[in-house]
Amino acid sequence: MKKVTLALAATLALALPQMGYAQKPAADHAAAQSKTSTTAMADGEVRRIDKDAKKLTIRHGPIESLSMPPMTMVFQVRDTALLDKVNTGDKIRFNAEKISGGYQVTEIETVK
Ligand SMILES: [Cu+2]
Repeated sequence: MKKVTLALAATLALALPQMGYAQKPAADHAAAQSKTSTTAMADGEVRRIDKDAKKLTIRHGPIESLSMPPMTMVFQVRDTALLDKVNTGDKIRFNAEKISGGYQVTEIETVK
């Protein structure tokens, strides 16, 4: 019985530092997500929808997460399903990320 307990303790001793190491990036990720999902969503208006090219032209306000001033620009979209949610002229709130070839919309919600 004692041997089993010691083996368990040894396993925990090995596992705990690894868990501690793994938790930090996860916590950072969660913090970043809560930042972008609500407070940091940018305002915009849909100017053009190109489903074939998976592109969306948005006249947007400042995008805090990308340090971008207001402008009209073309975004890629992560998922064409996002394009089905909007119509030209819709007021939206959205999240975008910088990717290798430009900027990609990751999330859209229409503003009523
Ligand atoms: Cu822009």
